[in-house]
Amino acid sequence: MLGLGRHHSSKIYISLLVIVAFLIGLGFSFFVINFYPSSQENSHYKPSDVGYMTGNYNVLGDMLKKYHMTVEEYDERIGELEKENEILREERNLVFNPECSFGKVTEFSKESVREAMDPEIVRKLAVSVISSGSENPVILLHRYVHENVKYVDDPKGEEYIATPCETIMTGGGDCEDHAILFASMLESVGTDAKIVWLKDTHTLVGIETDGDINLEIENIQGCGNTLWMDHEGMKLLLADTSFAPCPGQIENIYVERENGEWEWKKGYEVIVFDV
Ligand SMILES: [Ca+2]
Repeated sequence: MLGLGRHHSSKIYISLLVIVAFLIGLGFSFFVINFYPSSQENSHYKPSDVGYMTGNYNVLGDMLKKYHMTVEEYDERIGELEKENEILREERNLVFNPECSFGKVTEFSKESVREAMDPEIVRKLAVSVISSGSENPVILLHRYVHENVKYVDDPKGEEYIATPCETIMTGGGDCEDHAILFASMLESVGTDAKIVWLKDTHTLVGIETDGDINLEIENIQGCGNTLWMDHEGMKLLLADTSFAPCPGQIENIYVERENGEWEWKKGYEVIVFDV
């Protein structure tokens, strides 16, 4: 009776030991999964996120918002990626450039747009974008701005004119912010750009470029015939990065088209100015 009891209690003792060992193992796994640095990283960044960061050039502001990262966390994470992605590096340099100035609430005018223009600060980024592809530089820069800057309205009742590096950093802006960024990038690589203002309605860019670009644009899916504007003896290729994936495409609400010809819709006062 006594012997049986002893045997029985040692069985309980072994069972308890197994349970305790199991619990310790469980606790350790939990610790590794949640607190070990590399696992922690995995819990924040899934492989698909890394693909997202490398596949799309991305905009820093977008990343900070999407991943709720601090600048230090971003720095650490981006270290390896930026070696592989020249554009990402240039975006980052641009955003952390102490010379990056910011826009302000003001009247829309030739002066306020000229003041916001900054070809110098976006030159490296423009060069990186152009170096990344084989197409015409105007097409590459247009696509870059279109894909990386979302259309976001100004504050209600105000005209906010953003600088090019601010627009890159925030990843958003309205039509004149798009135009200022795109025109700054074009000017930074020696292509003359003009601001084409449909007074109180919309802002476009007019580009002095070679007509050969038409053939390339027509071969891009989703892009058709291009619109060119006569201006002081020049032909300007019209561009709206806030709307279209390639230059020369303008929304029908602004123009009338007939038999390959086009004109501005009645009522628009169109003002072209150098920047
Ligand atoms: Ca604006």
